[in-house]
Amino acid sequence: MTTTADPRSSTGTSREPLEQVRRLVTEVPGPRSRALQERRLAAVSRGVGSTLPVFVERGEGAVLLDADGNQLIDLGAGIAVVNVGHAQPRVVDRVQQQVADFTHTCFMVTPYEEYVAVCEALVRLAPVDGPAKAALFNTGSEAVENAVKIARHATGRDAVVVFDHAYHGRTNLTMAMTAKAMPYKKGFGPFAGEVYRAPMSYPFRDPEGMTGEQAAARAIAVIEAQVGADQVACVVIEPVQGEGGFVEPAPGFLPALAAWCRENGALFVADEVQTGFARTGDVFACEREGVRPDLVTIAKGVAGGLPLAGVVGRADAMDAVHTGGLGGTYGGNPVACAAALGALEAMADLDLVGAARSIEERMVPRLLALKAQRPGIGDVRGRGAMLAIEVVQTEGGVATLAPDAAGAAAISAACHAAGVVTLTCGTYGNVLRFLPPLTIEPALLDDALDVLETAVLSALAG
Ligand code: PLZ
Repeated sequence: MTTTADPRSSTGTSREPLEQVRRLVTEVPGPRSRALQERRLAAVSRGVGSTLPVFVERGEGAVLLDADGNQLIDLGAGIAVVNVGHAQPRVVDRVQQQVADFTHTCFMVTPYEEYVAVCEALVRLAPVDGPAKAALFNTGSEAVENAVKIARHATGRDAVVVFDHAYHGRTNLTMAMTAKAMPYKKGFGPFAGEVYRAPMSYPFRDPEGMTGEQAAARAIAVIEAQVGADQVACVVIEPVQGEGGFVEPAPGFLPALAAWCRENGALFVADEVQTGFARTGDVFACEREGVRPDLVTIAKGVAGGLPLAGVVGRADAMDAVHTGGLGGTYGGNPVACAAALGALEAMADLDLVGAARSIEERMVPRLLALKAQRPGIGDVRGRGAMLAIEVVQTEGGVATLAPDAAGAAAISAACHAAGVVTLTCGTYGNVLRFLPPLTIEPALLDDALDVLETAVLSALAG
């Protein structure tokens, strides 16, 4: 319980490592966080929100140290970003070295090896058939935008197909691709055209017994009738949906869609921004069913907390764009690339794929035990270290499909007050999601689960 995240100093200074324990010394948020929140409200746009107004001073492993000296357990990992743990020494060392060497030249002006090395690693890892190539950007939204640009060039077609509950970003094109109006789209239109939405496979809410193949047939019928098979440039899908509620499609859904794309000359684009880099217990979530996308979008977990994103895919599609057609000032920034090389090394050295599977084995039985005690937990789902519970209203002690966003919020608030960072998500806001750093120690995870259990038992009726 009192071990530390990593024996190596991750900072280049002599300060003590952050003990991997939860420890509250004030209420949460404490007085210093509250004072910072006052300053923030005066200077920062109201348009940017925060899940919990606790100001962080330091992070290591799966622990965040706040401005009041509280140590919180991080079950969010900055929304599935620090898969390798906060202040991962391999990331910190490479970043410090790179900052001292050079911070920017712009790859479009004078290139550097780190960008190439990251693309080589992505090409090696991506579950793509045949030769692959990659290009780097800054954010997940940008990666998705560029995947669409590439797909349009490669196919000579316009239409983009996305799904119910999808989340692909906040830029104009990706807002059109994202499903949920509040908070992502409301009042921000008009949105980009040629984006069409098909029904998702959502086992908890679909008719009982609907297979993945049947759900795919339902989606394909909509695409063929409302878009036309020969108009589709790409079908873009999160293999396990993130912001939309950690919706894991029924087995067979993704392979059937990928096969339809192949037969109809459309590109199958896996948005692995949230699911990538060992999060789901595979390097990429598509691998679980052997799906071979044409393009994969990546971001978040690739660089251990620095902003880096990319598209990796079939070389013929990636090369369909004219030279100069893809880019951006900071895309593949050398410091972010150095971080990625450290994070990818950590993913392999620390067997984070195995670690994600161990987290699933440790968490799922406890979540199922809670479900058995509280019918308001309608569903336990997800894979690896991307797990969720969907909170619903009950009728006579039996779960219904009516979302209970207030219940999910109450559980989350109780976790926050006890020093555990939890996030909610879902089209109906009623899903609690768990995304710990994959390096979280078992004892720390158990402590977080104890807190969650207390929160669920008090927030939901038996
Ligand atoms: N695609 C699948 O999960 C980002 C967004 C949080 P950016 N998800 C977290 C918020 O409220 O803004 C995401 C994702 C998937 C694309 C994106 C977009 O990635 O790096 O936030 O642009």
